[in-house]
Amino acid sequence: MHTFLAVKPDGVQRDLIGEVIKRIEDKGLKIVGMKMIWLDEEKAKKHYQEHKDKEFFDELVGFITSKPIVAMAIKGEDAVSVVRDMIGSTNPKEANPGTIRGDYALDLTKNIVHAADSEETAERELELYFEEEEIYDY
Ligand code: FUP
Repeated sequence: MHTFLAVKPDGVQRDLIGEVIKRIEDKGLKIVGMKMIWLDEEKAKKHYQEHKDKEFFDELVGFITSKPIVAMAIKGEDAVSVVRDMIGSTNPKEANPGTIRGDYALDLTKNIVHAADSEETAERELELYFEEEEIYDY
């Protein structure tokens, strides 16, 4: 199974790319696609389309386009739920210690990472960020 994870602008700015990669690899998951990209508004809006009517949408899109992000395709057994457990609750104040958000963040918007929350979302997000040939089978 594949999932999608992104190190958000705050994680990149704080030099936490390596920390996130290390945790994923240590867990036994495999990174099978990865790139740094600077999202434009159109793609950011597509990514967060389910939040388009929320009051925090503009802030969210502004933040995710503010600096580059690192997008990853991750492979492993139950990768979607395993990675979601590893990143912790959306609100870092409530995220358990030992999770990425629990260990590195306090702010609801600047919460270091994004990860797909279902198989359907993972598929959609992998398609949004990667060409088929950019995800390797090895
Ligand atoms: P998650 O899947 O954990 O990233 O969380 P959501 O899809 O529910 O939210 C997407 C992003 O919106 C979160 F990473 C943080 C941000 N957000 C806010 O900025 N304010 C809110 O009230 C809720 C979420």
